[in-house]
Amino acid sequence: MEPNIKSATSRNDALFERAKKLIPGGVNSPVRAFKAVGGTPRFIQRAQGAYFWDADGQRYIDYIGSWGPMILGHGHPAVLEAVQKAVLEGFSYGAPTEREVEMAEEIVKLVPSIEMVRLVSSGTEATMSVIRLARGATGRNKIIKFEGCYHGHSDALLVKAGSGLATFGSPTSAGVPPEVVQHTLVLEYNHIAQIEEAFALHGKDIACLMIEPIAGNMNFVRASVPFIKRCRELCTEYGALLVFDEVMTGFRVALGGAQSVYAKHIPGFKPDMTALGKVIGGGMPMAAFGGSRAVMENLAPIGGVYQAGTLSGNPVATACGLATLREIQKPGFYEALAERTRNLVSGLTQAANQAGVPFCGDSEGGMFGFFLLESLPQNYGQVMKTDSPAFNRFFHAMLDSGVYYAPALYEAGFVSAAHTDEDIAATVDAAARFFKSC
Ligand code: HOZ
Repeated sequence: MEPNIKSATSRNDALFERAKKLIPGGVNSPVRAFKAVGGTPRFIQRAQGAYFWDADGQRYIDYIGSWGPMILGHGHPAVLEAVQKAVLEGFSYGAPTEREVEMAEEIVKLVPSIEMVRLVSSGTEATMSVIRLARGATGRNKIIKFEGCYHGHSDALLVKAGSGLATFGSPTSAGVPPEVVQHTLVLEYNHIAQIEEAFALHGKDIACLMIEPIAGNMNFVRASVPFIKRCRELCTEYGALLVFDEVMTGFRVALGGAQSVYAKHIPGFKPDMTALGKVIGGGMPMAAFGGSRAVMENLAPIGGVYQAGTLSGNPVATACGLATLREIQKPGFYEALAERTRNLVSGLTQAANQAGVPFCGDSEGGMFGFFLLESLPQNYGQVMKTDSPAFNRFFHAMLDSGVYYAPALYEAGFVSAAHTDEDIAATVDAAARFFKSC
Protein backbone atom coordinates (compact mmCIF):
# COMPACT_ATOMS: atom_id res chain seq x y z
CA MET A 1 0.00 0.00 0.00
CA GLU A 2 1.41 3.41 -0.93
CA PRO A 3 0.92 5.74 2.05
CA ASN A 4 0.04 9.43 2.26
CA ILE A 5 -1.82 9.85 -0.99
CA LYS A 6 -3.23 13.36 -0.99
CA SER A 7 -7.01 13.84 -1.29
CA ALA A 8 -6.75 16.03 -4.35
CA THR A 9 -3.64 16.36 -6.38
CA SER A 10 -2.63 18.99 -8.88
CA ARG A 11 -3.03 17.27 -12.21
CA ASN A 12 -6.42 15.78 -11.27
CA ASP A 13 -7.54 19.26 -10.19
CA ALA A 14 -6.28 20.85 -13.39
CA LEU A 15 -7.97 18.24 -15.57
CA PHE A 16 -11.23 18.62 -13.66
CA GLU A 17 -11.16 22.40 -14.19
CA ARG A 18 -10.51 21.93 -17.93
CA ALA A 19 -13.21 19.26 -18.18
CA LYS A 20 -15.84 21.38 -16.41
CA LYS A 21 -15.45 24.10 -19.04
CA LEU A 22 -16.58 21.78 -21.84
CA ILE A 23 -18.25 18.69 -20.39
CA PRO A 24 -21.33 19.09 -18.16
CA GLY A 25 -20.08 18.54 -14.60
CA GLY A 26 -16.67 17.64 -16.03
CA VAL A 27 -17.70 14.00 -16.60
CA ASN A 28 -19.43 11.80 -19.14
CA SER A 29 -21.47 9.89 -16.55
CA PRO A 30 -22.73 11.69 -13.42
CA VAL A 31 -21.47 9.43 -10.61
CA ARG A 32 -17.86 9.92 -11.75
CA ALA A 33 -17.98 13.58 -10.69
CA PHE A 34 -17.64 12.74 -6.94
CA LYS A 35 -20.66 14.99 -6.33
CA ALA A 36 -22.01 12.68 -3.62
CA VAL A 37 -18.72 12.31 -1.75
CA GLY A 38 -17.13 15.68 -2.52
CA GLY A 39 -13.59 16.38 -3.69
CA THR A 40 -11.86 16.05 -7.02
CA PRO A 41 -12.49 13.03 -9.23
CA ARG A 42 -9.40 11.04 -10.10
CA PHE A 43 -8.59 11.13 -13.81
CA ILE A 44 -7.36 7.67 -14.63
CA GLN A 45 -4.32 7.30 -16.85
CA ARG A 46 -3.74 3.57 -16.99
CA ALA A 47 -4.72 0.31 -15.36
CA GLN A 48 -3.19 -3.10 -14.89
CA GLY A 49 -4.49 -6.12 -13.01
CA ALA A 50 -6.31 -5.00 -9.86
CA TYR A 51 -4.95 -1.45 -9.96
CA PHE A 52 -5.32 1.83 -11.74
CA TRP A 53 -3.20 4.97 -11.61
CA ASP A 54 -4.46 8.53 -11.71
CA ALA A 55 -3.09 11.56 -13.53
CA ASP A 56 -0.63 12.18 -10.67
CA GLY A 57 0.71 8.66 -10.83
CA GLN A 58 -1.05 7.54 -7.61
CA ARG A 59 -2.02 3.89 -7.54
CA TYR A 60 -5.38 2.60 -6.31
CA ILE A 61 -6.72 -0.89 -5.68
CA ASP A 62 -9.69 -0.76 -8.02
CA TYR A 63 -13.02 -1.99 -6.60
CA ILE A 64 -15.21 -0.59 -9.36
CA GLY A 65 -13.67 -2.49 -12.29
CA SER A 66 -15.31 -0.11 -14.79
CA TRP A 67 -18.54 -0.65 -12.80
CA GLY A 68 -18.43 -4.39 -13.30
CA PRO A 69 -16.98 -5.45 -16.66
CA MET A 70 -13.36 -6.02 -15.60
CA ILE A 71 -13.90 -9.41 -13.97
CA LEU A 72 -10.44 -10.60 -15.09
CA GLY A 73 -8.77 -7.40 -13.95
CA HIS A 74 -7.24 -4.90 -16.34
CA GLY A 75 -5.05 -5.94 -19.27
CA HIS A 76 -5.54 -9.71 -19.06
CA PRO A 77 -3.07 -11.19 -21.61
CA ALA A 78 -5.61 -13.41 -23.43
CA VAL A 79 -8.05 -10.52 -23.78
CA LEU A 80 -5.34 -8.12 -24.95
CA GLU A 81 -4.19 -10.59 -27.57
CA ALA A 82 -7.73 -11.11 -28.89
CA VAL A 83 -8.41 -7.36 -29.06
CA GLN A 84 -5.08 -6.57 -30.72
CA LYS A 85 -5.74 -9.19 -33.39
CA ALA A 86 -9.30 -7.93 -33.96
CA VAL A 87 -8.23 -4.29 -34.26
CA LEU A 88 -5.89 -5.18 -37.12
CA GLU A 89 -8.80 -6.77 -38.97
CA GLY A 90 -10.96 -3.64 -38.87
CA PHE A 91 -12.90 -1.65 -36.28
CA SER A 92 -16.45 -1.90 -37.55
CA TYR A 93 -18.16 -3.27 -40.67
CA GLY A 94 -21.91 -2.78 -40.24
CA ALA A 95 -22.32 -6.31 -41.57
CA PRO A 96 -22.54 -9.64 -39.77
CA THR A 97 -19.45 -11.52 -38.56
CA GLU A 98 -18.61 -15.03 -37.35
CA ARG A 99 -17.71 -13.73 -33.89
CA GLU A 100 -21.30 -12.52 -33.37
CA VAL A 101 -22.49 -16.06 -34.01
CA GLU A 102 -19.88 -17.42 -31.58
CA MET A 103 -20.94 -14.85 -29.01
CA ALA A 104 -24.60 -15.87 -29.37
CA GLU A 105 -23.62 -19.53 -29.05
CA GLU A 106 -21.68 -18.84 -25.84
CA ILE A 107 -24.51 -16.85 -24.26
CA VAL A 108 -27.16 -19.44 -25.12
CA LYS A 109 -24.90 -22.20 -23.79
CA LEU A 110 -24.23 -20.43 -20.47
CA VAL A 111 -27.68 -18.98 -19.73
CA PRO A 112 -30.30 -21.73 -20.15
CA SER A 113 -33.28 -19.33 -20.18
CA ILE A 114 -31.92 -17.67 -23.33
CA GLU A 115 -32.81 -19.43 -26.59
CA MET A 116 -32.15 -16.46 -28.85
CA VAL A 117 -30.16 -13.31 -28.25
CA ARG A 118 -29.49 -9.96 -29.83
CA LEU A 119 -26.30 -7.96 -29.25
CA VAL A 120 -26.44 -4.23 -28.56
CA SER A 121 -23.89 -1.71 -27.29
CA SER A 122 -25.00 -0.70 -23.78
CA GLY A 123 -27.07 -1.91 -20.86
CA THR A 124 -29.50 0.97 -21.39
CA GLU A 125 -30.09 -0.20 -24.95
CA ALA A 126 -30.65 -3.77 -23.76
CA THR A 127 -33.26 -2.91 -21.11
CA MET A 128 -34.98 -0.33 -23.32
CA SER A 129 -35.25 -2.87 -26.14
CA VAL A 130 -36.57 -5.58 -23.80
CA ILE A 131 -39.40 -3.27 -22.73
CA ARG A 132 -40.36 -2.58 -26.34
CA LEU A 133 -40.17 -6.27 -27.16
CA ALA A 134 -42.26 -7.25 -24.12
CA ARG A 135 -44.91 -4.71 -25.10
CA GLY A 136 -44.84 -5.80 -28.73
CA ALA A 137 -45.00 -9.49 -27.90
CA THR A 138 -47.82 -9.22 -25.35
CA GLY A 139 -49.78 -6.36 -26.92
CA ARG A 140 -49.87 -4.72 -23.46
CA ASN A 141 -48.48 -1.38 -22.29
CA LYS A 142 -47.95 -1.47 -18.53
CA ILE A 143 -44.67 -2.44 -16.91
CA ILE A 144 -43.64 -3.03 -13.30
CA LYS A 145 -40.31 -1.94 -11.90
CA PHE A 146 -39.02 -1.58 -8.34
CA GLU A 147 -37.87 1.42 -6.39
CA GLY A 148 -34.07 1.46 -6.15
CA CYS A 149 -33.59 -0.70 -9.25
CA TYR A 150 -31.87 1.19 -12.05
CA HIS A 151 -32.36 -0.11 -15.55
CA GLY A 152 -30.46 2.48 -17.56
CA HIS A 153 -31.58 5.92 -18.61
CA SER A 154 -34.34 5.32 -21.14
CA ASP A 155 -37.45 7.45 -20.55
CA ALA A 156 -39.91 4.75 -19.45
CA LEU A 157 -37.54 3.54 -16.75
CA LEU A 158 -36.54 6.87 -15.21
CA VAL A 159 -39.42 6.90 -12.83
CA LYS A 160 -39.98 7.00 -9.10
CA ALA A 161 -42.79 5.49 -7.09
CA GLY A 162 -46.26 6.95 -7.39
CA SER A 163 -48.39 7.64 -4.36
CA GLY A 164 -50.18 4.30 -4.35
CA LEU A 165 -50.70 1.07 -6.19
CA ALA A 166 -53.51 2.39 -8.34
CA THR A 167 -51.38 5.31 -9.50
CA PHE A 168 -48.36 5.16 -11.73
CA GLY A 169 -44.96 6.74 -11.24
CA SER A 170 -43.69 10.22 -11.94
CA PRO A 171 -40.50 11.05 -13.87
CA THR A 172 -37.22 11.23 -11.91
CA SER A 173 -35.54 13.22 -14.63
CA ALA A 174 -36.38 16.54 -16.23
CA GLY A 175 -37.15 15.97 -19.89
CA VAL A 176 -39.29 12.88 -19.37
CA PRO A 177 -42.94 13.71 -20.11
CA PRO A 178 -45.35 12.26 -17.49
CA GLU A 179 -47.25 10.58 -20.36
CA VAL A 180 -44.16 8.49 -21.13
CA VAL A 181 -44.09 6.95 -17.64
CA GLN A 182 -47.84 6.71 -17.22
CA HIS A 183 -47.62 2.98 -17.88
CA THR A 184 -44.75 2.35 -15.44
CA LEU A 185 -45.80 1.05 -12.04
CA VAL A 186 -43.10 1.38 -9.36
CA LEU A 187 -43.29 -0.98 -6.39
CA GLU A 188 -41.28 -1.64 -3.25
CA TYR A 189 -38.48 -4.20 -3.61
CA ASN A 190 -39.05 -7.43 -1.67
CA HIS A 191 -42.68 -6.53 -0.88
CA ILE A 192 -44.76 -9.57 -1.86
CA ALA A 193 -48.17 -8.13 -0.92
CA GLN A 194 -47.57 -5.15 -3.24
CA ILE A 195 -46.90 -7.24 -6.32
CA GLU A 196 -49.93 -9.38 -5.55
CA GLU A 197 -52.09 -6.29 -5.29
CA ALA A 198 -50.60 -4.74 -8.42
CA PHE A 199 -51.31 -7.86 -10.47
CA ALA A 200 -54.80 -8.12 -9.01
CA LEU A 201 -55.47 -4.54 -10.14
CA HIS A 202 -53.62 -4.40 -13.46
CA GLY A 203 -52.55 -7.99 -14.25
CA LYS A 204 -54.18 -8.29 -17.67
CA ASP A 205 -52.51 -5.07 -18.84
CA ILE A 206 -48.99 -5.82 -17.61
CA ALA A 207 -46.48 -6.58 -20.36
CA CYS A 208 -43.55 -7.32 -18.07
CA LEU A 209 -42.09 -7.10 -14.61
CA MET A 210 -38.45 -6.00 -14.72
CA ILE A 211 -36.15 -6.53 -11.77
CA GLU A 212 -32.49 -6.44 -10.82
CA PRO A 213 -32.48 -9.76 -8.94
CA ILE A 214 -29.55 -8.54 -6.90
CA ALA A 215 -29.92 -4.79 -7.00
CA GLY A 216 -26.55 -3.18 -7.60
CA ASN A 217 -27.82 0.36 -7.87
CA MET A 218 -28.89 0.66 -4.26
CA ASN A 219 -25.51 -0.67 -3.16
CA PHE A 220 -26.15 -4.44 -2.92
CA VAL A 221 -29.61 -5.69 -1.98
CA ARG A 222 -30.83 -9.19 -2.76
CA ALA A 223 -34.36 -10.01 -3.76
CA SER A 224 -35.51 -12.69 -1.33
CA VAL A 225 -36.17 -16.16 -2.71
CA PRO A 226 -39.91 -16.05 -1.80
CA PHE A 227 -40.17 -12.66 -3.53
CA ILE A 228 -38.60 -13.91 -6.79
CA LYS A 229 -40.74 -17.05 -6.60
CA ARG A 230 -43.89 -14.94 -6.28
CA CYS A 231 -42.80 -12.67 -9.16
CA ARG A 232 -42.41 -15.79 -11.32
CA GLU A 233 -45.78 -17.22 -10.28
CA LEU A 234 -47.69 -13.98 -10.88
CA CYS A 235 -46.07 -13.33 -14.26
CA THR A 236 -46.96 -16.86 -15.36
CA GLU A 237 -50.52 -16.59 -14.02
CA TYR A 238 -51.22 -13.26 -15.75
CA GLY A 239 -49.23 -13.85 -18.96
CA ALA A 240 -46.69 -11.10 -18.24
CA LEU A 241 -42.99 -11.56 -19.00
CA LEU A 242 -40.54 -11.81 -16.11
CA VAL A 243 -37.47 -9.81 -17.13
CA PHE A 244 -34.22 -10.16 -15.21
CA ASP A 245 -31.95 -7.15 -15.63
CA GLU A 246 -28.62 -8.94 -15.30
CA VAL A 247 -26.55 -6.16 -16.85
CA MET A 248 -24.61 -6.05 -13.61
CA THR A 249 -25.06 -9.59 -12.24
CA GLY A 250 -24.74 -11.55 -15.50
CA PHE A 251 -21.48 -13.58 -15.52
CA ARG A 252 -20.52 -11.56 -12.44
CA VAL A 253 -22.23 -13.30 -9.52
CA ALA A 254 -22.02 -16.76 -11.16
CA LEU A 255 -21.38 -18.20 -14.62
CA GLY A 256 -25.14 -18.54 -15.17
CA GLY A 257 -25.89 -15.13 -13.60
CA ALA A 258 -28.20 -14.40 -10.68
CA GLN A 259 -30.90 -16.57 -12.27
CA SER A 260 -28.71 -19.62 -11.70
CA VAL A 261 -28.39 -18.62 -8.03
CA TYR A 262 -32.22 -18.46 -7.66
CA ALA A 263 -32.64 -21.70 -9.63
CA LYS A 264 -30.78 -23.46 -6.80
CA HIS A 265 -33.62 -22.51 -4.45
CA ILE A 266 -36.60 -22.54 -6.85
CA PRO A 267 -36.68 -25.76 -8.87
CA GLY A 268 -36.94 -25.13 -12.62
CA PHE A 269 -36.75 -21.36 -12.16
CA LYS A 270 -36.18 -19.24 -15.30
CA PRO A 271 -36.98 -15.65 -16.19
CA ASP A 272 -38.61 -15.11 -19.59
CA MET A 273 -36.19 -12.44 -20.73
CA THR A 274 -32.73 -11.33 -19.64
CA ALA A 275 -30.75 -8.14 -20.23
CA LEU A 276 -26.97 -8.55 -20.14
CA GLY A 277 -24.06 -6.13 -20.31
CA LYS A 278 -20.77 -5.24 -18.64
CA VAL A 279 -18.89 -8.61 -18.30
CA ILE A 280 -20.02 -9.86 -21.72
CA GLY A 281 -18.08 -6.99 -23.29
CA GLY A 282 -15.03 -7.46 -21.05
CA GLY A 283 -14.64 -3.64 -20.93
CA MET A 284 -15.76 -2.86 -24.49
CA PRO A 285 -19.20 -1.40 -25.27
CA MET A 286 -21.34 -4.49 -25.59
CA ALA A 287 -24.62 -5.69 -24.11
CA ALA A 288 -27.35 -8.12 -25.11
CA PHE A 289 -30.88 -9.18 -24.48
CA GLY A 290 -32.42 -12.55 -24.99
CA GLY A 291 -35.05 -15.05 -23.98
CA SER A 292 -37.41 -17.58 -25.44
CA ARG A 293 -37.46 -18.09 -29.19
CA ALA A 294 -41.21 -17.35 -29.27
CA VAL A 295 -40.68 -13.89 -27.77
CA MET A 296 -37.43 -13.06 -29.58
CA GLU A 297 -38.95 -13.84 -32.98
CA ASN A 298 -41.11 -10.74 -32.55
CA LEU A 299 -37.99 -8.68 -33.31
CA ALA A 300 -37.33 -7.16 -36.74
CA PRO A 301 -36.49 -8.42 -39.33
CA ILE A 302 -38.68 -11.44 -38.44
CA GLY A 303 -41.35 -9.63 -36.41
CA GLY A 304 -42.75 -6.18 -36.04
CA VAL A 305 -40.74 -4.87 -33.05
CA TYR A 306 -38.02 -2.60 -34.42
CA GLN A 307 -34.53 -2.45 -32.94
CA ALA A 308 -31.18 -1.76 -34.63
CA GLY A 309 -27.65 -0.38 -34.09
CA THR A 310 -24.64 0.61 -36.21
CA LEU A 311 -22.16 -0.72 -33.66
CA SER A 312 -24.23 -3.72 -32.50
CA GLY A 313 -22.03 -6.84 -32.46
CA ASN A 314 -18.95 -4.71 -33.11
CA PRO A 315 -15.99 -6.93 -34.14
CA VAL A 316 -13.54 -5.55 -31.58
CA ALA A 317 -16.12 -5.71 -28.76
CA THR A 318 -17.06 -9.31 -29.62
CA ALA A 319 -13.38 -10.30 -29.63
CA CYS A 320 -12.94 -8.76 -26.17
CA GLY A 321 -16.17 -10.29 -24.86
CA LEU A 322 -15.49 -13.77 -26.24
CA ALA A 323 -11.96 -13.84 -24.79
CA THR A 324 -13.40 -12.79 -21.43
CA LEU A 325 -16.16 -15.41 -21.53
CA ARG A 326 -13.62 -18.13 -22.31
CA GLU A 327 -11.44 -17.20 -19.32
CA ILE A 328 -14.30 -17.19 -16.82
CA GLN A 329 -15.29 -20.74 -17.80
CA LYS A 330 -12.00 -22.15 -16.55
CA PRO A 331 -12.45 -24.59 -13.63
CA GLY A 332 -12.50 -22.98 -10.19
CA PHE A 333 -12.79 -19.43 -11.52
CA TYR A 334 -15.95 -18.44 -9.62
CA GLU A 335 -15.07 -20.37 -6.47
CA ALA A 336 -11.80 -18.41 -6.14
CA LEU A 337 -13.44 -15.09 -7.02
CA ALA A 338 -16.30 -15.63 -4.57
CA GLU A 339 -13.96 -16.62 -1.76
CA ARG A 340 -11.79 -13.54 -2.20
CA THR A 341 -14.86 -11.32 -2.30
CA ARG A 342 -16.26 -12.95 0.86
CA ASN A 343 -12.90 -12.45 2.58
CA LEU A 344 -13.01 -8.76 1.74
CA VAL A 345 -16.52 -8.33 3.15
CA SER A 346 -15.85 -10.38 6.28
CA GLY A 347 -12.53 -8.59 6.86
CA LEU A 348 -14.19 -5.18 6.62
CA THR A 349 -17.04 -6.31 8.89
CA GLN A 350 -14.63 -7.63 11.53
CA ALA A 351 -12.52 -4.46 11.43
CA ALA A 352 -15.61 -2.30 11.91
CA ASN A 353 -17.06 -4.50 14.65
CA GLN A 354 -13.78 -4.47 16.58
CA ALA A 355 -13.92 -0.68 16.56
CA GLY A 356 -17.61 -0.64 17.52
CA VAL A 357 -18.68 0.86 14.18
CA PRO A 358 -22.01 -0.41 12.76
CA PHE A 359 -21.29 -2.25 9.54
CA CYS A 360 -22.78 -5.07 7.50
CA GLY A 361 -22.04 -6.45 4.05
CA ASP A 362 -22.98 -9.10 1.55
CA SER A 363 -21.54 -10.59 -1.63
CA GLU A 364 -22.25 -13.05 -4.40
CA GLY A 365 -19.51 -14.18 -6.76
CA GLY A 366 -17.38 -11.13 -7.53
CA MET A 367 -19.96 -8.49 -6.55
CA PHE A 368 -20.34 -7.02 -3.07
CA GLY A 369 -21.84 -4.24 -1.03
CA PHE A 370 -21.63 -2.86 2.48
CA PHE A 371 -23.57 -0.48 4.65
CA LEU A 372 -22.72 1.48 7.76
CA LEU A 373 -25.81 -0.05 9.35
CA GLU A 374 -26.47 -2.80 11.90
CA SER A 375 -28.31 -5.07 9.44
CA LEU A 376 -28.70 -5.49 5.69
CA PRO A 377 -31.44 -3.36 4.11
CA GLN A 378 -34.18 -5.09 2.13
CA ASN A 379 -35.43 -2.16 0.07
CA TYR A 380 -34.64 1.36 -1.08
CA GLY A 381 -36.29 3.06 1.90
CA GLN A 382 -34.01 1.17 4.28
CA VAL A 383 -30.94 1.91 2.14
CA MET A 384 -31.81 5.60 2.39
CA LYS A 385 -31.32 5.40 6.16
CA THR A 386 -27.56 4.97 5.69
CA ASP A 387 -25.51 7.78 7.18
CA SER A 388 -24.04 9.35 4.04
CA PRO A 389 -21.56 11.75 5.75
CA ALA A 390 -20.05 8.70 7.51
CA PHE A 391 -19.82 6.86 4.16
CA ASN A 392 -18.18 9.90 2.59
CA ARG A 393 -15.54 10.04 5.36
CA PHE A 394 -14.90 6.33 4.88
CA PHE A 395 -14.65 6.76 1.09
CA HIS A 396 -12.07 9.56 1.36
CA ALA A 397 -10.02 7.79 4.04
CA MET A 398 -9.84 4.75 1.78
CA LEU A 399 -9.01 6.84 -1.27
CA ASP A 400 -6.20 8.51 0.66
CA SER A 401 -4.90 5.02 1.46
CA GLY A 402 -4.94 3.98 -2.19
CA VAL A 403 -8.27 2.10 -2.24
CA TYR A 404 -10.89 3.16 -4.79
CA TYR A 405 -14.48 2.30 -3.92
CA ALA A 406 -17.47 3.60 -5.88
CA PRO A 407 -17.85 7.31 -5.09
CA ALA A 408 -21.44 6.97 -3.89
CA LEU A 409 -23.03 4.76 -1.27
CA TYR A 410 -25.71 3.54 -3.70
CA GLU A 411 -23.27 1.58 -5.81
CA ALA A 412 -22.13 -2.04 -5.59
CA GLY A 413 -18.44 -2.97 -5.56
CA PHE A 414 -16.56 -5.47 -7.70
CA VAL A 415 -13.60 -7.77 -7.10
CA SER A 416 -11.66 -9.23 -10.03
CA ALA A 417 -9.64 -12.38 -10.54
CA ALA A 418 -6.56 -10.15 -10.43
CA HIS A 419 -7.10 -9.05 -6.82
CA THR A 420 -4.72 -10.95 -4.55
CA ASP A 421 -5.02 -11.94 -0.90
CA GLU A 422 -2.46 -9.19 -0.24
CA ASP A 423 -4.71 -6.59 -1.90
CA ILE A 424 -7.61 -7.71 0.28
CA ALA A 425 -5.46 -7.63 3.43
CA ALA A 426 -4.13 -4.15 2.58
CA THR A 427 -7.70 -2.94 2.02
CA VAL A 428 -8.89 -4.37 5.34
CA ASP A 429 -5.89 -2.81 7.16
CA ALA A 430 -6.69 0.59 5.69
CA ALA A 431 -10.33 0.25 6.73
CA ALA A 432 -9.32 -0.88 10.24
CA ARG A 433 -7.20 2.28 10.63
CA PHE A 434 -10.19 4.38 9.65
CA PHE A 435 -12.66 2.58 11.92
CA LYS A 436 -10.27 2.92 14.90
CA SER A 437 -10.12 6.66 14.30
CA CYS A 438 -13.92 7.03 14.33
N1 HOZ B 1 -24.26 3.21 -14.33
C1 HOZ B 1 -23.18 3.30 -13.37
C2 HOZ B 1 -23.72 3.52 -12.01
N2 HOZ B 1 -24.47 2.42 -11.52
C3 HOZ B 1 -22.19 4.38 -13.70
C4 HOZ B 1 -21.40 4.05 -14.89
C5 HOZ B 1 -20.19 4.96 -15.11
O1 HOZ B 1 -20.17 6.08 -14.64
O2 HOZ B 1 -19.27 4.51 -15.77
